[in-house]
Amino acid sequence: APPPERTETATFGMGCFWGPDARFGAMDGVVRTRVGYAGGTDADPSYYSLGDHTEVVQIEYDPDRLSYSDLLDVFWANHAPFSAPHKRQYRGVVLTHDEPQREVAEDSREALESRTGKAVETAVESLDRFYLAEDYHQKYELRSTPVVADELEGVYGDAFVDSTVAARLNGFLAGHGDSDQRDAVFAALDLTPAALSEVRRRL
Ligand code: MHO
Repeated sequence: APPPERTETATFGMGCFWGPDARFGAMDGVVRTRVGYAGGTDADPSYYSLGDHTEVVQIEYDPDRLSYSDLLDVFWANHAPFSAPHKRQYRGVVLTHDEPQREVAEDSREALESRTGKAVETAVESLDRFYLAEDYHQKYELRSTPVVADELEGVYGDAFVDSTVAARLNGFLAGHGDSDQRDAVFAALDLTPAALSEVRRRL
C-alpha cells in the first residue's frame, strides 16, 4: 500500500534507541522511524559527543490507523518511568511536537502516577531540535543481517532508513510482530529469494 498522504510524528527517549526503533517499526500504522539525539541545547551532537542530549526514536505514523495515545501506551510500557536515569543519554522523555501532543502526554503521565501511586521520573518537554544519528545506528538489528541490509540499500539507496519495509524488517528481526503481520509484509516485498530466506531463517 502507498504511504498515507498525511503523517504525524512522535519523539520519545526511552533508553538505548536501537530497541524502540525496532519495537515501533514493527507496528502496523507506523510509516517510518529514525533514531537521533534531542532534548538538550548543545550544538551538533553525535554518538561520541552527545553533550546534554538524549537518545531518541522518532516515529512517523498514519493518524488514521494509530493515535498518539496508542504510541504513548507502548512508550510507558517499555521503559522504566519510575527510575531516575543515571545518564542523561538514556533518560525517559516525551518530546512533544505541538500543544495537543503536550496535553495528551501530560494526561497519560498523570494517569500513570495516579494508577500506580508512584512518582514518574520521565519528563514531558517540548521538542526543540532533532539531530539524526549516524547511519550505523539506524535500523540496527536489520544492519546486522547483511544479506538483507545490503539488498535493501541497493534497492532504496539513501531512502533506506526512511522506508517502511526497513522499519518492519528491523522490528521483526528484533522479535516483534506476529506471524500474520510478517506474512503480510513478506507478501508485499520484492526481495530476492536469498534475502527473503535469510530473513525467515533469523526469525
Ligand atoms: N548496546 C550499547 C548501547 C548502545 S545504544 C545506541 C550498550 O549496551 O552499551 O546506546
